[in-house]
Amino acid sequence: MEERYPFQTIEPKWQQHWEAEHIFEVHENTEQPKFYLLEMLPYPSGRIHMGHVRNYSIGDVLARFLRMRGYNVLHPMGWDAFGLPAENAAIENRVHPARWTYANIAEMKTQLKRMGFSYDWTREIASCDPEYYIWNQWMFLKMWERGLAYRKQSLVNWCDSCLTVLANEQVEEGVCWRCGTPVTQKELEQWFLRITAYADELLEGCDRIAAGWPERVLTMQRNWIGRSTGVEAAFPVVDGDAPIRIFTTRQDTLYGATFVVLAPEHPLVRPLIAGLPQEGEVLTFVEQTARMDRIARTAVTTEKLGVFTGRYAINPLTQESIPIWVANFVLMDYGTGAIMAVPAHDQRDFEFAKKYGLPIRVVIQPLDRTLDANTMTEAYVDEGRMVDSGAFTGLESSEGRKRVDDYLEKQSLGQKTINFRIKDWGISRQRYWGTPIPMIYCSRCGIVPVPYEDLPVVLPLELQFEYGARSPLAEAPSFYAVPCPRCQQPARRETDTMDTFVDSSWYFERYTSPRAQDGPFDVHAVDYWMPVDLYIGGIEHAVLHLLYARFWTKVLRDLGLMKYDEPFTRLLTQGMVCMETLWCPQHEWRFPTQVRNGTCVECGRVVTVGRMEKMSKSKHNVVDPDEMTHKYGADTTRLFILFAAPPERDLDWNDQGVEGCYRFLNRVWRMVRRIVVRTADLPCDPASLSAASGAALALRRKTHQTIRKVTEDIQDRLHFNTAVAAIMELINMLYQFAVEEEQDVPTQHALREAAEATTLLLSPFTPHIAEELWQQLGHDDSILRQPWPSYDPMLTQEEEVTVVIQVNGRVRSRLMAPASIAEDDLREAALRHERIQEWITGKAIRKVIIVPQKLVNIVVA
Ligand code: ANZ
Ligand code: ZN
Repeated sequence: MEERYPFQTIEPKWQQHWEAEHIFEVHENTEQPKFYLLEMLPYPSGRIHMGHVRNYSIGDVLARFLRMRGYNVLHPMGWDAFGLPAENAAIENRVHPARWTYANIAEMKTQLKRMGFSYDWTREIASCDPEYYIWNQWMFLKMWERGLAYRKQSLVNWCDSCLTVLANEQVEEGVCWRCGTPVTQKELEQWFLRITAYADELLEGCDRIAAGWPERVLTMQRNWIGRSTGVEAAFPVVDGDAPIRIFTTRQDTLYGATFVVLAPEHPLVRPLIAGLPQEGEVLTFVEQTARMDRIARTAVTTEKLGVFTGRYAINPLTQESIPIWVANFVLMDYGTGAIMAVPAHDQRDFEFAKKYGLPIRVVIQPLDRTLDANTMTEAYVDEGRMVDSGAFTGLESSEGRKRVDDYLEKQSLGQKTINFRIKDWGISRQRYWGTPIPMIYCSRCGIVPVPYEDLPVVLPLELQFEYGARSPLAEAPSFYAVPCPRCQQPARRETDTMDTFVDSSWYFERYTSPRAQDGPFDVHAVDYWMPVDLYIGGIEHAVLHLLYARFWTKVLRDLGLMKYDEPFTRLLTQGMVCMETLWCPQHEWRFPTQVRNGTCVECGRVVTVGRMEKMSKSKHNVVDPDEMTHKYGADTTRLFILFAAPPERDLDWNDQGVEGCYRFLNRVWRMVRRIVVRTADLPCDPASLSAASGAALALRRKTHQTIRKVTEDIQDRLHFNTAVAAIMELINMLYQFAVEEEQDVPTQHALREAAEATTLLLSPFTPHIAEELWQQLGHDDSILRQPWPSYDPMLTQEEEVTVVIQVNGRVRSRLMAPASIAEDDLREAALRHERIQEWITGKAIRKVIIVPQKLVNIVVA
């Protein structure tokens, strides 16, 4: 049996060493360039999963690499500790959310330490600590003072049988996650943050951060903000007082508007139908639609439904009377809550018109064909030339829009408007485990903020949790019954808590000075560390978290707390960790251990091997990080994750790959130790390195080329997989070396150089084994304090060789080519060679014979 490297003792040994030496603790230091490297903070669910391990391994490679490159690296970790699962656990297992959360944090912290991640744990934060959430409350009050926090009626999900408000995550396909009752919408007064005040700046900011952010994320943010320019036009109502205002971005289609549609919630609906025969039917429709989930209502696939109101409006350009309808696909909270419908050029309007037999009129013709309203099977939604449009006929869409705008404005029939899809951020949650909103309602004084000196409003811990009940805060007079801070009369404290996205909107600033007591953070520390230079996390946060954090930054900037506009200079969204799924027709999803020889161990049925899918408990395709560290160690687990795929791509887990990485580390271990033994008595004489020739020189070249490749792959491309592959090649080359034989001094130096370089290059990936080998190579100081190896450009240059070119066996020319040139490239180069042209032009090439590094013989007819 070959010697296996003892990760079981090495890994804890070095973890303890790093901790005892406070090696990852950092301070502001203006002598060094700073680098703030951040991974999205986890929710303390109880156990870390492979997605976490991947996220943090990617970050850790960079943190370690950058430290060796001379940066002062801030690399913190903390807990997004408020949220629903803690409350569910409280209800189901009778354990208090706080106890559950802190126990999970302790457990997960141990797991993270076992992975050897290089965090500065002195900066750890948990958002459920009053010392953290006091600043959520403080910032909320600041926003309130500036009119950025306000209260309004808004809809929440409501379960009629559990009598409780449901979070969006608790609504599964329109029904309550616990009892299956269809979820309805209920109006409640709630708190909002005015993110729309920053909509334009958030949009423009997308261009400014474009260099460091994935295009895909920026596109999602831009769409979410959804700025569109159009016109608001008034359609007078026949026999009515108030006109209907519609918003459109397609003014060029105005002549094709054959009906008007109001959102069911539109305030004009009731007055319009009052006393008409249609009244009952319309009201029933309005009721039914109000109950539908908003998202479902607008999905492309949802059937478009509506009712005629019995009333008519006038198309301001054609002067025609057109019917007014109410329909599910028009939303009250976008534009004006009313549209002009142009069935020929809008797909939803088209489907609706077909269903209810409403007229379809073509007013835009494409340039390459002619549409006929009678035979169209779908709307023509692209631009084209305006037809049947009065004075505007013949104009191209874009020009037409401008002219129609001008006309409408001149006639006072409309005005240009910009609409945003983004809505203000509703932060009220009717939940217990979150930051209490620091407001008090007094029957005399109205809404009164909790005075700053009374912060924090602390979550009381001694409450009972019961399912179906309201949040225990709303049932606890000890919490809500308070005197009004202004008049001292009995008043009621707000019992809603804040959306947990508030907690994660500024935690990265808190990390810069986590124990600050006079403010949310120390402004000098923020000045030094912020912005975050690289932020790493999952694509699932592409919109909300990242947008809220950007918004929050701009608000804090306007409060004078910081000088930058954008919190994250560069963003890396890592791919998912996937694994095969196994399906038994009898027992459904199976674990790999429940399958033998392709059949289910319980029923013997053939198991179907499914696609690679994101690891998830429900599909039984998860690998537990602890199991991996137990069996192979943290270094192997990290190495596999970094080697198996570049960071942005999905990673397919496979056991052979892990096994392969483990074998590789064992090879490294044995090789470096052999070199240690061989070169134990080597006199310190680095100058003799330059005397290396032959195989030793080739090894030196390989070593320096590897240093260069690994450096560039990490630094420029973040492609850790190819960096690891290069180190593997170097090790392979070392194995081709007769290390055991007597070697001359320059060769021994070349071996030692290779061993030290390998160890240093591996240290960001597999830090424990690297530390251990570094020590065995005779160094006293931690490998973490070593500078990153540099390469000699002379040695990384490709060796060049002279290749002879023959035509029909006679030497006609020569060319210089890199020694490693591929055969195809060499053939190309020879055929294109200037001096060869005269021998081969106009002749048929029969054959090209290649002797690598030496000769190309072109055989012509
Ligand atoms: C007439 C029209 C003709 C439209 C046509 C489109 C194509 P964006 O670009 O996303 O801003 N709309 C306006 N308010 C709406 C609401 N509250 N609920 C549902 N739909 C609404 O979309 C603007 C377009 O969305 C508007 O332009 C309007 O339909 C529709 F050939 O007006 B359009
Ligand atoms: Zn009062």
